[in-house]
Amino acid sequence: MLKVWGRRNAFNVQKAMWLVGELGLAHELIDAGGSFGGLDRPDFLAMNPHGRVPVIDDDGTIVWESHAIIRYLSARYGLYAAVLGQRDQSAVRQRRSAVRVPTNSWTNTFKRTDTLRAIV
Ligand SMILES: N[C@@H](CCC(=O)N[C@@H](CS)C(=O)NCC(=O)O)C(=O)O
Repeated sequence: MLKVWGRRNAFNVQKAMWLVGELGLAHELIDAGGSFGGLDRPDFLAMNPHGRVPVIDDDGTIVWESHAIIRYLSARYGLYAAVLGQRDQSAVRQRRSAVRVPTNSWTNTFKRTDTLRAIV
């Protein structure tokens, strides 16, 4: 299951959680940062050497930086969730291997998604 480290009152975490909610992804939110602390723990720093939230672990894929997380989740789950018009994660996951996470700019993520959506 998707794990998200962060605190609900942090705006960078809220960006990631907004998309997690929009995509209907099952997830576990692990309180971290602010009064929860934990960002200087070695196991947390091993995931994000910057010691900041949000961080996600998607079945072993660790991503930090809120915009990188949004790009990752959009590329992996957003396109097919939108195209299929449903929130069946198993169907989304079965197809995610066909989706490459774009390596160029944030803007191109959406250009590419729009193009693919038009094709499909
Ligand atoms: N550029 C990073 C900034 C991350 C960041 O500064 N997160 C803040 C919360 S919004 C943080 O971890 N603050 C320390 C804390 O919560 O203890 C991102 O977009 O994820």
